[in-house]
Amino acid sequence: MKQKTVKANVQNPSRRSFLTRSLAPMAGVAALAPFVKTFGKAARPELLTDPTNLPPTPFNFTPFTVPLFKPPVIQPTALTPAPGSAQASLGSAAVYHGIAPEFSKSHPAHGADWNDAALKTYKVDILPTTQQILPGVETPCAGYNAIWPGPTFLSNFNEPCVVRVTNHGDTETSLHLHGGHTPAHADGHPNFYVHPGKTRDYYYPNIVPREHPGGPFDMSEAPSTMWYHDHGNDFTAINAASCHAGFHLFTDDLEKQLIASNVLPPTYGDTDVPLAFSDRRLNADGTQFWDPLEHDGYLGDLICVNGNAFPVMKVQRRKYRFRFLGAALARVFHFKMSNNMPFLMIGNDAWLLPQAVGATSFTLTPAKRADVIIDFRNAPKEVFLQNAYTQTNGRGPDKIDLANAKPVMKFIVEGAPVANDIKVAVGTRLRPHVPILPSEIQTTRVFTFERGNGVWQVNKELWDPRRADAQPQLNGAERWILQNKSGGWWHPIHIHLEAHQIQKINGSRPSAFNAAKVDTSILEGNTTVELFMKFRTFTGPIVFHCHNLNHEDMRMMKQFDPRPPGSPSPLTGQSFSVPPEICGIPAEELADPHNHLFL
Ligand SMILES: [Cu+2]
Repeated sequence: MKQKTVKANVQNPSRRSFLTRSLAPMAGVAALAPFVKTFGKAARPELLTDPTNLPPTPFNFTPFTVPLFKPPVIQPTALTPAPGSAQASLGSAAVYHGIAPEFSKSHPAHGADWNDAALKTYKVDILPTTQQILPGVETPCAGYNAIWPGPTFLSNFNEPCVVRVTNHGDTETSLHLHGGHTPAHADGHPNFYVHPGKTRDYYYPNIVPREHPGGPFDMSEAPSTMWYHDHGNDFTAINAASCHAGFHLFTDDLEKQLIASNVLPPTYGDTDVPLAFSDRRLNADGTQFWDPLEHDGYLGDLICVNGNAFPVMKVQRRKYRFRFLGAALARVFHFKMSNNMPFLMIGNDAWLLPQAVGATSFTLTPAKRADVIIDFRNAPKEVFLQNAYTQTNGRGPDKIDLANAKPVMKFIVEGAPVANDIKVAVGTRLRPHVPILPSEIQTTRVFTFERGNGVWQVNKELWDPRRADAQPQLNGAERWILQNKSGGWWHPIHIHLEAHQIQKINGSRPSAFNAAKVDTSILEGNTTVELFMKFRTFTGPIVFHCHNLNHEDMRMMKQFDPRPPGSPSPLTGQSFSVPPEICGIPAEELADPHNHLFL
């Protein structure tokens, strides 16, 4: 089954060519013509030992020689035409998709405390480019502003921004701000595309839910580590493989106070470092190996951190804040340090924990973030970050093997211990947590994730953008029970709009690390997660789905549509009737049969 080899250049998988290529005769193993490029005295690293039966990346190289890449901060820029102007509104030619109604000051999300004067505007171009995943090997991809990870956004609470995305590639895309409290128009709904050659404005109010409608902002919900990535229906996995991912960090007064009091380091300063983990597999010509019939989950044999395989980072003898991001399509990591020194966990997904907790190792699935302090004060001169999970296919990891963990990144520790280091330690109080109470719960819903008739399903249904699978009461709270009945398969389930609070995992209280806020719950094989969640500020449609991207593209997704009492969802199940000002796609494009947006 796995002997096929497809030399697909993931840069160019247009919708119209996609099915053609996926059904074309497979190139076979002959595609891997002998082509081994060596670099100096490099030898094939033992760490590439890959338990899959996929063709290995056919390059020799010396690991831990490429410095860790830290994406640059994106700078605001004036946009012409201005967002929301007549030339950049719904149906305009210049900015085809226009701006959301939530942009309007009259929207109920925006009270008198809304700081609309702080609007920042950014421009992001999805550009075909190449990336040196391995040094000297040019691999075609299409990154945000032609880099991988894309440029880092630094946002402050209550400073709204517009991100203008122009798609210079030839796959449909949709930009999702993962962890953001974002209106449906700008949430990256999988069917609200930015078609090739088109431009769309995404409006992020950068607010948090209010404690109650019309009330003050609930600052316990302020995020720290968000990220942005593609969410285009059918193309999320291949666009992710084509390097569509970046960080969006968010800071509010509480976090600024933690920084001012030297508990945490300055946001995105020298000791606040993002680490996006993914995996890739190359063909002999440098293109990425891509099997369009791979529905279990993509696995590469090169572990990449911020776009480079097996990088190295020089650090001082002090504490660093690392924003770990599971940016792989399907690989699950279990991290430890080679000398077994501990981690200090300060945040789970987008949110700081109520207080810091210690850990000697931790698991990171696709979409998860872990906000982690590593203290190099007493570290040896060289120390490695290691992955202890073995994984032979995309269905899920096999086992944690701490004794044989493989290095993925090297740290070179320099100098004497630094004075006046940051003070965060086990037990340090960070962001207060406001639990959702059982008395607030209005409805219980059960969602079962399983495989049926050879495809990925939720409650025995496939993804259908025309159907509201749940209609929570706007500003209400619900109990959701997520069941994984697909045996050993893992499904990291991401719910958009706002944080959810895990109550039980297989009937037991979660660990301190998992007991506050998350946006992605890990459903290990045969696992049930019970969670509480509120549905505040914005109506839908808003999606939730498996973040194994191959599963997501194969329809393991549903959507909810929070509505006020007595207000029916326009998603009837009969036709796609989301108003154009919400979906942002003009009627003439919806009518174009070539787009097949909602079939
Ligand atoms: Cu899944």
